[in-house]
Amino acid sequence: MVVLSKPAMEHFSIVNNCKSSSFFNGVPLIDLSKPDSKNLIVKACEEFGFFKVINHGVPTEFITKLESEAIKFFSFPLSEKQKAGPPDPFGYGNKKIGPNGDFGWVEYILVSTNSEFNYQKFASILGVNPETIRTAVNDYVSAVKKMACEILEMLAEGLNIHPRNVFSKLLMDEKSDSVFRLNHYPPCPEIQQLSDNNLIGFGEHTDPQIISVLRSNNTCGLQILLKNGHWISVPPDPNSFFINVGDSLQVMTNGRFKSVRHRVLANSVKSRLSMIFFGGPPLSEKIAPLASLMEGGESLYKEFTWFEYKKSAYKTRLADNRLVLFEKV
Ligand code: GA4
Repeated sequence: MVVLSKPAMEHFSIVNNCKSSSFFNGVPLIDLSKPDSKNLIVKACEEFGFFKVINHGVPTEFITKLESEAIKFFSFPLSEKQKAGPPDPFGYGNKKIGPNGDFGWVEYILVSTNSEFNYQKFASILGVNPETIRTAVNDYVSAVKKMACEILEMLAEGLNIHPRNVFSKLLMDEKSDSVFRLNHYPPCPEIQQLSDNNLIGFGEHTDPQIISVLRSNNTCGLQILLKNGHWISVPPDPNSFFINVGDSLQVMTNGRFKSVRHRVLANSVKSRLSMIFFGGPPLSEKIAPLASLMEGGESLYKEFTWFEYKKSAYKTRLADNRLVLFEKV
């Protein structure tokens, strides 16, 4: 690990950067318009816990509208943006991630996808009506959630589970505890002097929820950890979505699918903007392996509710394995 000399950089670790020559071209590609995709989705979830989708049906105008509001927001001075913070857990955050001492070269907005969420602070910074922001977020989130549910239904079919909405009904529930995040990774020119190195934008972690849907601009930075222990760089693609298996789906499949460990590296020249929808179940939902996936065997996990898992997750550091506490010994 190399630490940059500037005092402001002292919290940030440096790792190998994302040169296009080191892009991984084996990320599974799923065409949602093809009927045979369900088996490919299952395979991708087993092998990587990660895949890319095309022909997703999310209207481009929802993406561009939200992206332009986000760009406007992040271009305000820090003192203005901070009026929408701190993220406790929702709001504007800068460099500090979560409550337990994690830092990254990132600023972000975290919102609850619940219709009660108050957009007033963001709207007054942008000088617009809160309904403008609510509509931009809701249009995008509804379309992405619909796609996530289609994927979860294809997954259930591919696994031969009935009914096909076993997973998707958790996101469709009006009490679904889902979250939406906008991440902005500003360029960091100081890292240019370190030819082979780069800066951690968002440290390695797995997502606690069922499924995450990520869309980014054309800037590289996302890396996933393969089963063989190698970190690989995912080529950016602003026209596609990337899907992550979350910890809860790992448990519901009794470990057949693994939640994918991922991280984001900052860039010295280009800024990266990503939008992530984290699809979670209602707080009271019991998270346990589906009976049909236990194949006569035992559950690898103790029984817990999403509320209990979330409460415990907020006591962990970003890189921690949050599921170990819930594994049967
Ligand atoms: C990781 C996935 C999502 O970004 C997130 C993150 C959350 C936060 O930023 O507040 C957490 C992290 C995430 C897991 C452990 C805790 C909580 C930061 C952190 C250190 C919104 C989520 O749901 O869990």
